[in-house]
Amino acid sequence: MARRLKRAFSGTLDLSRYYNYTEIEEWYRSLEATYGPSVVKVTVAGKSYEGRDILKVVLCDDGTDKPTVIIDAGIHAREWIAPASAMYFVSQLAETTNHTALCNGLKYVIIPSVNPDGYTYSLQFDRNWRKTRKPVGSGCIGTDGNRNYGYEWGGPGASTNPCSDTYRGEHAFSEIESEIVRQTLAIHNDAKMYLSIHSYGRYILYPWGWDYSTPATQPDLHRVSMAGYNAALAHNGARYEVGGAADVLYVAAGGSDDYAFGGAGIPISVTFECAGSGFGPPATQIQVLVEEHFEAFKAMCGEIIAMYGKK
Ligand code: 0X9
Ligand code: ZN
Repeated sequence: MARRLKRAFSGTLDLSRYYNYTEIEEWYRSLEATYGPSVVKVTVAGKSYEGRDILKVVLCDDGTDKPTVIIDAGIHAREWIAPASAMYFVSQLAETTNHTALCNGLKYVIIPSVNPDGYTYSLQFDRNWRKTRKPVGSGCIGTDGNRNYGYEWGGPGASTNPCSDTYRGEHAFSEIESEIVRQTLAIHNDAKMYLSIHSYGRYILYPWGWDYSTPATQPDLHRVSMAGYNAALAHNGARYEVGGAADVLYVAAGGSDDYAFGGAGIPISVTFECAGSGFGPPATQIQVLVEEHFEAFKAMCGEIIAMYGKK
């Protein structure tokens, strides 16, 4: 008798390779066509510098009153596993019946690829490309999307050099891609959690990133993050490092996480740095990695339901 491989059902998502941006768009739109807008609704949040549609995907919005979680992926072009992890999350909730509590308990607003120009450039020309693609001066191209947000913009860890990989941009939200995230946070101003997916290194980070100080609500941030930590540990023994972004990683001002927390007032804000051995984990590892990330995301969302869901 043939031995069957036991693998998580991942619906229509091909986890054996990285999708290009057109495929990512088509995949999300196909989900809406298959499952309907009360499960997956796709709209265009705005256009990137090079004119690509930046999608906004609303997941599990059945019209009932539920807390909102905002998720983004792909602020940094080369972090390919981030958009893949967002897709796996959506696939698990939309295409399987394994996580009904997550879908019943929360509504999700997802920007599945914040920087499609950079992502495309990274896929096609320069694996290590990080920034956006708008020319910025000194003959250089691109702003670091995660130094461009308007909370303590221009502080430590953000470069004034347009040629640097951590260039902060001309002014806060000078990049249309970060402006679109700002607008999305403004529309969904009652969101309870903001989760920004990056890679790599297995970190679960919370504010502040611009400074070593600790917000008064740090126990809440830490508790939600630890739910993610414990879930990944239970899943496969993976150990994430959890803590304030500046403390754990380095000081860097202008991040989306600090803006979501300090600027938009979202009470829980987390930057999730995926697992993997580098920015380009081989495609053969995608499935194992996204499954690990999913366990952490799921647990953190569960904590949000416990904190803010209907009692
Ligand atoms: O440097 C970053 O933007 C993030 N790390 S990455 O390797 N994905 O580039 C960490 C951001 C942590 N948050 C803040 N510093 N606000
Ligand atoms: Zn990143």
